[in-house]
Amino acid sequence: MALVEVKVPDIGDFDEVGVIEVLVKVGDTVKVEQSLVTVESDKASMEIPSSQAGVVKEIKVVVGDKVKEGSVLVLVEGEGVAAAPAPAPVAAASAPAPAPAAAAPAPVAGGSVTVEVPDIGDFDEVAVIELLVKVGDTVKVEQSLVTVESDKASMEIPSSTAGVVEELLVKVGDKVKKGSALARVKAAGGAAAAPAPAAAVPAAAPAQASAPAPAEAKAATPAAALPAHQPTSPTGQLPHASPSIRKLARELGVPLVEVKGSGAKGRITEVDVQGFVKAVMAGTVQTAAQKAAGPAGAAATGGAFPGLLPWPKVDFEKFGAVERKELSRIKKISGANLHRNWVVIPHVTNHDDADITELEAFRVQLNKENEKAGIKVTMLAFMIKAAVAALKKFPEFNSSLDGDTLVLKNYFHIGFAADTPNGLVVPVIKDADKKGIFQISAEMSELAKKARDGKLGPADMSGGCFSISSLGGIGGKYFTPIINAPEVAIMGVCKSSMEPVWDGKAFVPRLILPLSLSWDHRVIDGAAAARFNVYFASLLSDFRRIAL
Ligand code: CAO
Repeated sequence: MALVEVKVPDIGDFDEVGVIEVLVKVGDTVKVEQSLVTVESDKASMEIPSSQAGVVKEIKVVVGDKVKEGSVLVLVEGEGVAAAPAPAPVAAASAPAPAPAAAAPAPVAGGSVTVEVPDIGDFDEVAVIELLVKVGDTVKVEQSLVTVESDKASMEIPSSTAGVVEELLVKVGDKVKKGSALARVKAAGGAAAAPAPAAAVPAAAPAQASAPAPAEAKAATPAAALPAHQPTSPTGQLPHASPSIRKLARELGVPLVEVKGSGAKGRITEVDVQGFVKAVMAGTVQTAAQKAAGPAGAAATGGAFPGLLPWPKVDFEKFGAVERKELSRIKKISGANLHRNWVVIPHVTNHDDADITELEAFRVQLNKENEKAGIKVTMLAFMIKAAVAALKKFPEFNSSLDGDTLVLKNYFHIGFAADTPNGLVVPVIKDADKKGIFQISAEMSELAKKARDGKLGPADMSGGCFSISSLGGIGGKYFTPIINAPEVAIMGVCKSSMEPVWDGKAFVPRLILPLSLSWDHRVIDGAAAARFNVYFASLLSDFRRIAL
């Protein structure tokens, strides 16, 4: 099959433009008109489409290259046809004037001028995506009034007249074309309409006579005919991004002004938009709207949950005296994480009981024997060992989801929730399988102290496989612990209490520990969770089983 060179078509008055994005890769199948690269001058950004359908065999440009009419962009193995004519789009057809076209003024009575859309090349209609001025603003000649966008380019339309904006005649979303009225501007000093700048209207080019085929027209670069968004000196709040990225952002509801661009000159790329969405979903970034809505974040605005009622706004002072206190740093961070985990993970919680009568007696005895050593053993240390044994027996509890892949871990790092004056933290006992009860108890008490003193470092809190949240020292029966992502399960423990237990002949007093296991239903099934609980409880009931 024939290899076809796809070249830069006539891009109007631009000598050279920089390649700022390559939109395809070798092996991609492209259609006619599919954008191949984005190029940018100081006046416009535009996507250059393929004139040829087929498979991309070689890419001849890299980001940063300068290209001009005739530069080869890619080699495409055509679908059995000879090269289609270069898309030679609008630029060739409308051959714009050398200077940016200013919106044409149409004089009206009383010194006011109606500023209209000038010749925008081969585009029938373009959408207004941003208003750059408001009523009452004083504008200069050439100052941009609105930004318009086609599917291939974005451009700003400047005023032809200096004066005060009296009325805006378009709104965002309106479709405009040559001659559409944009704004009424009261000319400076009450003068009648200023003459259009010399280069206001593109001169008709010879090529205009031969109207391009519709497909060619679409592949146009009308930005060549108008000053588009200027990346180095943006007017208004328009972020620096190509039309396709703007479209993507609009579809995803991403506020582009809040996205940090990683491309050349801070240009926002597709990866930046995706990264922003991921960060918002992960709770590590909040949009300005979420921040404005307060700690309830995305849920408050209904942003992540379309259709949700807005967070109730209550004037609490109306009902009595109140005090406002900013959330602690830990609460803000843990809150965002808990929120994400609760929303993203399909949690199920199984409750069970463990009879710890003998284990508690053993623990008390151990502490008596080791009083002098100064290490106090609590029930939590036994539970950490029991968790290791249960993770070994049920490996999917010691895993994390990576897309559609389950990452099974061959190490056993167990986190434990610690209550601190500033909020909840989860330090991790590393390699708990290799440590005995005393060592675990000593490490736990050291980590708990560090937590209370606010001295835990990231290394103390990372790498966990499974967590235990013990409210045993406080009280309660059962609760629903929230899984500490990317872990897939967490054991919640409440206060043990003496309960009458039927032994087959009589009720006997036994020390019962309430267990609440939350698990990720994407990874774990209910039956496995019930088995995990039964096994975990059996280990605590008879700790000798741990050696089996
Ligand atoms: N049943 C009955 N008593 C229990 C118990 C249980 N399950 N667990 C602990 N206790 C007892 C201990 O034996 C100890 O009693 P003595 O002082 O008489 O010996 C007392 O309660 C206090 O124990 P502790 O809390 O100091 O020790 P621990 O190892 O059980 O827990 C730590 C350590 C850091 C986990 C704990 O202090 C803590 O912060 N717990 C809160 C965790 C939390 O906030 N979870 C909720 C997360 S979800 O929002």
